[in-house]
Amino acid sequence: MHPKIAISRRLRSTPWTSRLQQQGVKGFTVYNHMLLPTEFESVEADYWHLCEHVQVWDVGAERQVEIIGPDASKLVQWMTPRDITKTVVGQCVYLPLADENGKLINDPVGLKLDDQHWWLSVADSDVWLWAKGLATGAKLDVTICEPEVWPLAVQGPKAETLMARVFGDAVKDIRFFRFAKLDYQGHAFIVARSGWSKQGGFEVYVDDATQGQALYDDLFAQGEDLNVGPGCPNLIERLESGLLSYGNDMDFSHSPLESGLGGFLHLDADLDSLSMAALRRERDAGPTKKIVGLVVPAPYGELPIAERPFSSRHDDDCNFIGSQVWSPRYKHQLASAMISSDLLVDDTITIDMLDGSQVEARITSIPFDFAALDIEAAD
Ligand code: THG
Repeated sequence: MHPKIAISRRLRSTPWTSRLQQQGVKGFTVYNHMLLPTEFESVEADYWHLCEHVQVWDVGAERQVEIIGPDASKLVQWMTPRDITKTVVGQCVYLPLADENGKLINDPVGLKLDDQHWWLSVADSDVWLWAKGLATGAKLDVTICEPEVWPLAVQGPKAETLMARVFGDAVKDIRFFRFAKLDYQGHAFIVARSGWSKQGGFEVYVDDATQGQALYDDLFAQGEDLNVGPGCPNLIERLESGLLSYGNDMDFSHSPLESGLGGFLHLDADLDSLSMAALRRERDAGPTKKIVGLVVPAPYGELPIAERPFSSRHDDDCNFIGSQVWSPRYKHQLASAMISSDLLVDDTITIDMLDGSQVEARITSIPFDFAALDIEAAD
């Protein structure tokens, strides 16, 4: 018997949880105290389907932290070392959030809904508590809540065709990381061109459970000939694509610089941001750790790597292996790892395997550059 995960008020379901069960969901994880599906047919079958067709994902666990008021932008800027002064209404922006020590609090997608109205679509940590604490302490003029909004993602190469059938051709005009309010059966939904895959697609921010259920059913009805299927963020696809998962690849003990997110920051700008001083110091001294990709070729690749397995040439070279998966396309085991900055790309590092053996993993960049690695796709 499989162990059961008990669904309660603390471990929240979404408007689509019962539908997922009817559709044969095989696994859930817990994300923001909510159910997030991880697997339908199998992670590998789901992967090929996502890369070839279109999937509808219940990502209701990506909660919104709503910040409204005259000081809304001030608070968002205080939380992120990325410059948001030029972000316009209708824009999505990837926002590493960092604390006064320059450590990551979360890495949400921010949506600027209006000049005094933001949503932070958060990864798995309680950002609304952090935001309320900051706002209360600094006596900012904002109200903060977690509204009843559940993102629904439509991802895959046929996503635009399906979305155009359901929402009309207006979806085609939405640029990457922009959103528009589109009508569906008399209800205006926020629709963004975004999502946690590199296969292309959209996210609908569903703010009405009943309408969201009708929308879900309609996406499946209208997508039948497109081979639409239920899906979820896919471990293989997102690791191949270099999309980082807060809590897995990096967490509150790492800075955005160590996490490879430096390119999103504006450390030389004159911004009133909590983490600015600490991050400038870290940049000037040079971060001691860095996130990298690891590749292990077959025949060792398909062996499971132990959970916290790192043994390397120097004991303190490595912090941990974050995510890992066998890539059926590139025929290598892929992993993310947080390692000492002293190690170089193309060095190798020794990894302990679950069975007690050891393998040499090649250190590389993340996102992976398979062409530079001379690893060919087997598709
Ligand atoms: N969509 C929404 N909310 C989310 C996620 C999402 N919340 C949790 C989690 N995902 C947040 N983390 C990320 C990480 C990466 C991206 C989005 C959310 C992403 N990155 C692109 C990239 O790296 O190429 C684009 C970044 C950019 O150009 O600004 O899409 O997926 N609603």
